[in-house]
Amino acid sequence: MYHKLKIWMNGELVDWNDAKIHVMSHVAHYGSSTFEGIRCYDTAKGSAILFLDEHVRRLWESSKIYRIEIPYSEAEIKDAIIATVKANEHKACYIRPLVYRGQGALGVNPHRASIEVAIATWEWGAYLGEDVLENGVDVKVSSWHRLAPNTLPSWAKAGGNYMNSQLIKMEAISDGYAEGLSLDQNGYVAEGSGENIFVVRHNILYTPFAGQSILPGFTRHAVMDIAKRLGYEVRETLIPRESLYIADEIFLTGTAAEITPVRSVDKYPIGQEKRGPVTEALQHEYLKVVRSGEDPYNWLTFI
Ligand code: PPE
Repeated sequence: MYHKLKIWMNGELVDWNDAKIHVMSHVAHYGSSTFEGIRCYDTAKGSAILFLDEHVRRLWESSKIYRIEIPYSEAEIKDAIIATVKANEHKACYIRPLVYRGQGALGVNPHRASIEVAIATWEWGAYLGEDVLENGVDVKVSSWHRLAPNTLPSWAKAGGNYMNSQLIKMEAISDGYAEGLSLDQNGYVAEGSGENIFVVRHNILYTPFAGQSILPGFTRHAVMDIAKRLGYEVRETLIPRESLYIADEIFLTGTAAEITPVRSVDKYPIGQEKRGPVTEALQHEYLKVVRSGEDPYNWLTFI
């Protein structure tokens, strides 16, 4: 399947099987890459990319934090993303722009390494399994904490940061859960291995604040906008672990996961052990935009 797709690499569309890097690329040894995860939806008004400008901006910001200078403009990369989606004839897809340090530097100091850019696309369904948008997922609190402040920068969506996500994810999977939730260095809830988290209690939404070892996601932001429009109060605050166990509802947000309900945490049942009414209202509004193409929030770029 994938071998029929094209990947944009440093300005050219190449075959999937030819999109290779050298083993002595800096990124292979030290995780020196930044990337994005973007979705293109098949709306009733045609294919549209969700939060295109925001994702490309964050790719630049993640790169700036790691002192990576991207040898293209943001406009060039947006055009390249659209060209790749079109070349692969997707109606809906996941888009993965990747910036990485290539050859030229042996050793930690990356400054002599080339900066390479690639954009891959593929069709990706439900991130945490089928039916989960309705039935929810079982998650556990990870024994691994999230990146502590001033160690790896959680605001940068960077390759190396995801070694921590992998530890969280692998532990969860091997223990029989769909996802792991990480706590910050002080023991407060941070996020999932690849999603932000919201807790609902007495019709109020709680989510960790942006400085709390999380990647402040665009889906998180979208949910806050929808919640306010629907009249829910949203509080960005510290979330103690025990508040998870007595929550009315919990859900995870991310480009890949969209809005995924959580039905249990550490085997404690959450609410009715399926999608709750607040989650459903928010999910409905989010999916309405990406399915209908009606875009009162100005989220979509039609291609
Ligand atoms: N936290 C983390 C750690 C994270 O990786 C993501 C996205 C989010 C929060 C939510 O951000 P946003 O997509 O802007 O709402 N995770 C991406 C990568 C997943 C992967 O397996 O790779 C994604 O959802 O595309």
